[in-house]
Amino acid sequence: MKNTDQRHFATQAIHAGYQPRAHQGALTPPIYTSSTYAFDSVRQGGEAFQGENDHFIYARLGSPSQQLLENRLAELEQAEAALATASGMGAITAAIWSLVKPGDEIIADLSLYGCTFSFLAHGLKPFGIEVTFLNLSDPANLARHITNKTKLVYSETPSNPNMRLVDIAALADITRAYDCKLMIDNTYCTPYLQNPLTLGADLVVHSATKYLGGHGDLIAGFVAGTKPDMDHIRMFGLKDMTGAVISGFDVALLLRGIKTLHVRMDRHVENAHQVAAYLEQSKYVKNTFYPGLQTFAQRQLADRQMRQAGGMIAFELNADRAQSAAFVDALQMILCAVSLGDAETLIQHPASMTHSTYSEEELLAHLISPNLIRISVGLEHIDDIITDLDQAFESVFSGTGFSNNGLSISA
Ligand code: 4LM
Repeated sequence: MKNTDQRHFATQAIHAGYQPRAHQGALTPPIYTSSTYAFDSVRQGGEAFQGENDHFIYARLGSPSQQLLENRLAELEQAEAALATASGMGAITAAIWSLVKPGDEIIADLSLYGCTFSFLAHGLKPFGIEVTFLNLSDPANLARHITNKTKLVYSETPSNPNMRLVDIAALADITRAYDCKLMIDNTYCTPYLQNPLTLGADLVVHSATKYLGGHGDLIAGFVAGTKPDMDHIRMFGLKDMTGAVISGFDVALLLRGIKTLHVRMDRHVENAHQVAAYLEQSKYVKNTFYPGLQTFAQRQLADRQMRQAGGMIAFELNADRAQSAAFVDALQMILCAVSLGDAETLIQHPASMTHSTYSEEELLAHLISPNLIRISVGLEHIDDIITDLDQAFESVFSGTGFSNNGLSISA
């Protein structure tokens, strides 16, 4: 995999956009904490506000730290430009506020991170923006529904929490015929495993809090796409609508995390393959959803679109909701926590936690099983991860018999 300037991903993750020689040899980029930037004259300041020079103005509009991060992220996503934000939700909301107006329609996939769903389903509604949720795993559903009113098509792939994929190239073939942008949340894959823009998407959005940061010590996000789109989102969605600007300190943590993304991701994937294989053969598990399994319903699409299957797995037990919760509670090393992509293996129950923004009826209608468990496979030794899963299964289910009345909703 090569990037736009023909260097490999691993090299760009470490070097892109930064020359120590230009910073007194400092290997690690300086952190700019300044909130404001001084001008030589009113004239120079005025020109900066008109976009007639490149002078920094005020940190809500950008800083040298943010600019370095954005250049590196754009390189990794093979985008013309990127815009870093204070959180993934900051990136999603800044971009969407900038792209739609009252009377427009957004078409979104059924299964989305809980707060993204809440923003689309409840946040935008009072502002006269129509949001229609469709199963975009079948592109024909989009082709049937899209009209000139549709200005944005939005999806995750794989989706949080149930691992459904959408065919990015097939969706782009449909949106291209309209004045409509395709925006893909690439958080689960990271730019190392999938590049939606090269498959035809117009915008890609990330929670950088996850694999990109990789150490559970920051909240950040970014959006990437064309330079005109990024300029517009920066000067409207970020500057005026959300103010969700990233701090210089978080830029530094994120740049540090990104340097090892490819190494960490390879191990996340290696461990996840083994955990998925273990879960699939377990008598306590009814369904395992992982793009790397031969039994994964969209395996061909995964092979075509993703470089590797990723570090996230969803599964359903042969058990009801209370027994599923008891299993999570019985884990000793694996932590019950939301978020993902950290060194620690994290497990959670979406219906109670990340996706509690969906009502019980909405969970069913949006193909999210109330019994689903989500695991973010970490970087611990694989034997210790599986030993912990094993002891939790045995302590909760062995000898007690286990019921088979769990709900199962397959993608
Ligand atoms: C979680 N997720 O799932 P910030 N897009 C996707 C996400 O998973 C998330 C965001 C955006 C979880 C957080 C608690 C696919 C977040 C939002 O949290 O605003 O950086 O990203 O556990």
